[in-house]
Amino acid sequence: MSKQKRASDASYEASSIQVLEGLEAVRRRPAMYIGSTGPRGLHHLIWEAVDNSVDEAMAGFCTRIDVTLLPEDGVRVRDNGRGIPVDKHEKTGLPALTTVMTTLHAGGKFDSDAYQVSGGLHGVGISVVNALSTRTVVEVVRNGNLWEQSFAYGDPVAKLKKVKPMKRSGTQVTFWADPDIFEEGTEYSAKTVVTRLREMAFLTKGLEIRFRDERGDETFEETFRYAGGIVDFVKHLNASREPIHNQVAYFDHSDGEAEVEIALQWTAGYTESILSFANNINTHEGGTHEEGFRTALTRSINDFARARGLLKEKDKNLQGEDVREGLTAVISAKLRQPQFEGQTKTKLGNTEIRSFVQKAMNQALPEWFERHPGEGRKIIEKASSAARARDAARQARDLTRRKSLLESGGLPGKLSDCSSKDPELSEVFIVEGDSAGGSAKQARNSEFQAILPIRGKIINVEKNRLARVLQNTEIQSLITAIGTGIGDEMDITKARYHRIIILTDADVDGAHIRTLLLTFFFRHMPEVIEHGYVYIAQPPLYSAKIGTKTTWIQNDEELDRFKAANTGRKMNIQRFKGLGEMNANELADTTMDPDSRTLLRVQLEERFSAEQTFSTLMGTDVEARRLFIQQNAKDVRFLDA
Ligand code: 0RA
Repeated sequence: MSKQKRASDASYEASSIQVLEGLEAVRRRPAMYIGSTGPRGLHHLIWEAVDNSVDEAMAGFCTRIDVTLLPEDGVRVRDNGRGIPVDKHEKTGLPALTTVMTTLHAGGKFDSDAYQVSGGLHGVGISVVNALSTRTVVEVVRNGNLWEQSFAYGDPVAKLKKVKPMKRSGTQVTFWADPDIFEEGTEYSAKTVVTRLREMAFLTKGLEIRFRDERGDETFEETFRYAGGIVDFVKHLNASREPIHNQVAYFDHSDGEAEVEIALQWTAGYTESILSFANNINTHEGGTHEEGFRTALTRSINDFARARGLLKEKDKNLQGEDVREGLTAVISAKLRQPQFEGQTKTKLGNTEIRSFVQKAMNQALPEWFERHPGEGRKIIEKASSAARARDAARQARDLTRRKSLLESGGLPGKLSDCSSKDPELSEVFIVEGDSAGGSAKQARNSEFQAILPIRGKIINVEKNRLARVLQNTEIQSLITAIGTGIGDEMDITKARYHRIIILTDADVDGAHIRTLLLTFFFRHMPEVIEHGYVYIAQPPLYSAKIGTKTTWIQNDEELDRFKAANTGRKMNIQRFKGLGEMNANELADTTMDPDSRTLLRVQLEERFSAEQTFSTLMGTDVEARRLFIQQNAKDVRFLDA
């Protein structure tokens, strides 16, 4: 497996042929073992090493783990567990430590009594870290002695040696990732490491994890230890939110085969943040443990609501989405043989876990409600109001749909439509204000340009439930004019225009309206943005008057050029204020005519850097999941108007 073939060291030969082949495969196809050779794979090495120590903690033998980023891109992971055994391993004839470090899948404990993190998604064992490092040093304190062995590219560089007598016990693994494997570099992200270590500490109640970054001039240090475990995790997630009850609900259940812990707290907000883990691995794609959780949650809450008369006989049951509105929850399952499925292997597949979690919840949640009736009442009220809002939203949506059928041609009265019926050729200008709408109407080419004037500020969709949003007449006109419908019912092929152009004044109010419109599209018609249908018109930034002649100037460079070309002449330069200042010809030339205008296309930034998706999704990052509306930098000019 090493770069330089080992010829001399006879003691390793016979017993470890299979071992050699094993680790050779890791170096040949590293991505198969750690997912990638990019930054994500690189960080995987740390998770792999830390997982082994966390296993030791979960087995009850380790209380503290130290993770240090060293200069020269080394990583040191130290724990105060029992220490990797150093006695002879039966099958290999080598010390157990040597076997663990050089044999694939021999990373964990040799017994299978404990739930292991290693053995899960990461679980390829510490030997993989060894194989992909230029150098690895393992130090073990056990049975009153310090032991040490070093490796290069996975090969022992010397036999395990007893260094000196030493008290206590523990394991320390220090490794330097091989830059030949990790082509994008071997520099770790402190943020990524900190986030994952914090998560690990939340998930392993009471375990102390210390992080040190010794790479810079100043050492950075942070310690994580949560006596409350996932209860503290939920509190952390809700730190910037507004809980509607003080006590975080907590349940756990185990039966020897599996174990589950659940923590819940509802907030005044509308978003649902459910984080689930299986053997400490974030199951981003959910799976059976989450399914069991959801089913039991909906049922228990309905039962409680009916038992307390909070839901009357005539009332319909609360739906899943109602009871989860504003909910922050962490579900942590531990099981012996986790099966990970899905695109990113982050969906738990074990079917027995569904009913396991469901039963545990059905037992514990009603008990919790009994003990906390006041909290229970608040939660039911919240869910009921979500249910009413859902009803109202459906009604409003039906109304919009009916309206669109009844009105002339199904279109809003304010819309001046174009004559073309070919969406690919058609564009609609969403124009702020009736007067600007009038100029735009004069300036347009009615063959393919439609005008939809919007009056005043449109409703902020971030701060209002869908029902309210849909009552807003401006929003109704928008939806009917565009023709796609919204939300789940949206159909992009029904878009009546392939260019939806926002045309607002170049001032703060205009910028605000533009943001509100973009937020609406982003939240309720994301596909029009994804398909590149949404544009921002660029009205001029200045007007320059020389004598009676007005010149419209698009940007600062143009202004400089204009000034240079007209030096010595008396000119009156003004920041352009509103669309109303231009006559129809000017508006056409500067802003609307495809031959002379410039448009900015609105684009979405990538959801998440790949690395983050995999390992650091938590805390406020849940919020960061939202897409980011990214506009051209030029656009910043609107802010200082
Ligand atoms: C195998 C057996 C035992 C402990 C370990 C491995 C072990 C591995 C690592 C890796 C990092 N830290 C670790 N700590 C322990 C149990 C041996 C016993 O029964 O004492």
